[in-house]
Amino acid sequence: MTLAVTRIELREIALPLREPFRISSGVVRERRILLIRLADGDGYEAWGECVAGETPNYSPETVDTCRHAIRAWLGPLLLRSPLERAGDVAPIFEASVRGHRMAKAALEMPLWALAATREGRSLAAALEGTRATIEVGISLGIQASPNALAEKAVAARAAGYRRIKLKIAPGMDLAFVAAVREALGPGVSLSVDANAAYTPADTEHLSRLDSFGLVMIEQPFEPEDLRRHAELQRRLTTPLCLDESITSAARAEDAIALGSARIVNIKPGRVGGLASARAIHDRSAAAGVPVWCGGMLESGIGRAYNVALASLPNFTLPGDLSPSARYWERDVVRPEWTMSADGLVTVPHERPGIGVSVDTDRLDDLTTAHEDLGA
Ligand code: OSB
Ligand code: MG
Repeated sequence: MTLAVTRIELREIALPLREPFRISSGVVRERRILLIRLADGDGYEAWGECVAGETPNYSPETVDTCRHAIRAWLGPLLLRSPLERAGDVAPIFEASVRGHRMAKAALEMPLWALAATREGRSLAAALEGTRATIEVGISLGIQASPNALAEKAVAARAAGYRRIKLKIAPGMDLAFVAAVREALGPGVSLSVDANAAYTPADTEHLSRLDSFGLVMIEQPFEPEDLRRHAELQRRLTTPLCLDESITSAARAEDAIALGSARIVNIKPGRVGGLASARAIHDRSAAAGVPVWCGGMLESGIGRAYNVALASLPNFTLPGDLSPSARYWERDVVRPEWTMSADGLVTVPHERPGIGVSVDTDRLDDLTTAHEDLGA
């Protein structure tokens, strides 16, 4: 069976978050989200989502650079490349476009869903995912005070979340983590994420985090710097996890070989798509390194891809896969994503494609820009 995309719809929506989300490098109140709809000549279609943000504070890519990369280079490439399998597109993109991994992923991911839909099976099945449910962790943004953060953490725990991650930044770290650990007690799985806000000069300071029994410290230093992460890891007992640094399977192998990370965060939208994400999963598994699925404040469309990916066997730690209602007044999919009282999300194995339907009336209400590539 060949996959031939004949039309690519680019649609930007504005989706307000219920609460602002603050990380070390910036705050988001409303998501600008670039959505993609792929259609083939046989009447099949699939929706996907680009994970890029509005500003380049997490990665060099943004909504606008991704739109440009898709419109100018990647979209035309996809439209003129008939493929056997969804996995065939990544090498075609790699051969002529360097970088732009979020833009590549925004086309590659829905191609998997299109293929799965054509075959009448779920995206999770197409990826060979096996889990029926996935443990959910929450990522709490930086709050005004340690007490405010501790209150959020206690509420998250009561809601069932299996792991609580705190965003930290210089000056908003030790006292915040201490207040949360004190409020939650020693048994609750707790981690921190710096989004690259520290430098090697902070090594002594970061080593104080060892006393809180964290399951990991995520991305303390700048993404390019694997060696200094390895040096830091040698000074810490807490495992380091890398997020922004892991852009490909080769980078993941390097990080593992150097000792820069003992845990790997995989976001398919960051690493060029699902084939790359699976390769990172497989190589981490071969090295005995656990992985988990990160999030980028996706709408229910992007969330579907994360849930399907996280059904693979080496996703042994809770993922940032909060339910729709945590982010939005109303999501763009039906049914919305939910979490059980004991902190699990169900993989929609029995539904073809991404497993949720896109609420196109809702999309029409939220759309701020719209364009079609192809026939
Ligand atoms: O580092 O994981 C991150 C959101 C935006 C940019 C970076 C990150 C995040 C999150 C959100 O932590 C997690 C989620 O989607 O719930
Ligand atoms: Mg992170």
